[in-house]
Parts: sequence; structure tokens; C-alpha cells
Amino acid sequence: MDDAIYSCYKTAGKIASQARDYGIKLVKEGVCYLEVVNDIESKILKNGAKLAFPVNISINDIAAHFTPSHNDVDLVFRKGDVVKVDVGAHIDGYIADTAATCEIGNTNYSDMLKASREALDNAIGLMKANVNLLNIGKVIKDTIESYGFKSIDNLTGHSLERYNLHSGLSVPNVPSGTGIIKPKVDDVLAIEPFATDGEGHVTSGNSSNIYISSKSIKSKFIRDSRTRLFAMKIRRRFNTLPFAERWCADLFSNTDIILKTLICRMYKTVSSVDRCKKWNCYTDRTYCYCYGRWM
Ligand SMILES: [Co+2]
Repeated sequence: MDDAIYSCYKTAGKIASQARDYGIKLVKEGVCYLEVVNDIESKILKNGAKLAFPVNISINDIAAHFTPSHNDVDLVFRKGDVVKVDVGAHIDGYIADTAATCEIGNTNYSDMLKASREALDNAIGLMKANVNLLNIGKVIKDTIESYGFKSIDNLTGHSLERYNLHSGLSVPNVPSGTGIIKPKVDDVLAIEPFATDGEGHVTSGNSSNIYISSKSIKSKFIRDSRTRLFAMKIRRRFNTLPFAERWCADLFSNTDIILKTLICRMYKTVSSVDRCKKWNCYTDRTYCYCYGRWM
């Protein structure tokens, strides 16, 4: 990996992790989700990176992939909530993806939080080029189970490439699935353990409010001029990275309904909300193997 790219990753990683830690401190009883996502996203931009994906706020049985829409002003944190804050920043397309979890006002789930954090540390300890990723899944599962929780088997970490958040390689949270492909030197991987006191699987729920521009949208073939302009602006602004409906409010001076309809019609949701049967939590970080070390 050349020095310039490595330094983009390092800077993106630093800005994303600062924003994550800043964001976790903002999560308090009575505070609105929207306020927190807006503050975290502003912080990333102010520090000189761009947003790799909308800040995710996933609470309690929602394991991942929720972001509030611009009018979700009634979504407010409550005491006892287990809150996952997932943050992505990029420099010139080189992405850092990182998350942390907190519990508001209680300590009922301290062990669960500790289990996934320790699983992450153990996974990082084993990670190197050519490692069998099933061994990473095994150490994550064993660590989480040693605390009496389950490791979610159908959410995984992933590899990242320039302007590509999920570039093909999965980092499993249990020792099954993708063991054959091994990471190479310079691969960038996000390791994302999830501990739960539920069943250890997620099912897909409602829309996440997160969208992505698909390659099949060719703006020059869109007949309606207003829609065409909108598609061009979306592509220019977000390229191939996920975006939130609330990031598009200024692209259309017209009503919310037109905006929402256009987005829903033209762009696929990047994923639905992933929901557990019961409480859960997770932490993740992005690591880059380079010159024999993980950054
Ligand atoms: Co990720």
C-alpha cells in the first residue's frame, strides 16, 4: 500500500474514532437521536473527512442499520436503552468504519458490552495476512460465549475498498461460512462482533432510511428533467456510498413528499433494519494490514 493511501486510512480512522467517542458521550436520556447523528456528522466534516455512511443509531433489539429520517424528532433516548453508534468517515474514498455501544443510566448489560469488546480485541490479536477467517469467527464466538452470551451468526464484518463499503470479503462472527478466502497484505477489514442475550440471529425489519445509488440508474436515460437533475446530484454528492434521506433535503426545494417518493422509487435501501429477538450490542473497528502491522 503506498504511503499516501495509508495516510488517508490513518486520518479517516482517527477522525471516525474521535467522532464515535464524541457521539457516545452525547447519548443521554431525553436527547433526540437526530441531534446526535447531526452532531457526529458535523464533527466528521469539520475535522476534514467526508461521511462514508449515515451515522447509525441502533437501539436494544435493533442490532444495526437504523438512521433517523429528517423528521424523526420524536425519537428520543430512554433510560436503560442499549445504544449502538456506528460511524463511517472517508478521506478521498478510503473508509474507516467504527462503532461503540453504551447503556443509558443502567449497568445491566455491562458484561455483554465487555464480551463484544473483548471479542474484538481477541480477533485483532489473531488477524494477519493469510489468516483463516474461520479462526477469527471462532475466537469471537468463544469469547462472547465465555460471558454467557451468543454471537450473532448472520451479521459479519467485511472488507473495504476505495468508495466501496462492503467489498466482498466477510469476517464471520462464528466459525462457519467464508473460511476459504484469506485476507492479503494491504486488505482493509472491519471486524464487527455482536453479542446478544437473544437467539443469536437477526431478521430484517423495516427500512433503515439508508439508500445507495445503484449502477443501473443512468441519469441520461431519465426522461423527466427534474428527476434527472436529482439523480445527477445524488451521484455527484454521494458517488457509490450509502446516504440518508436527511442528507438530501437541500437537493429539492419542494416538499418532503416529492423527495421521499423520488428516493424510495429510485434507490434501493442499502439494508433493512436488523432486529434481534432480544437485547444485543456490538462494537467494531476497521483495521488495515500494511507493512506488517495493523493500524
Ligand atoms: Co461495517
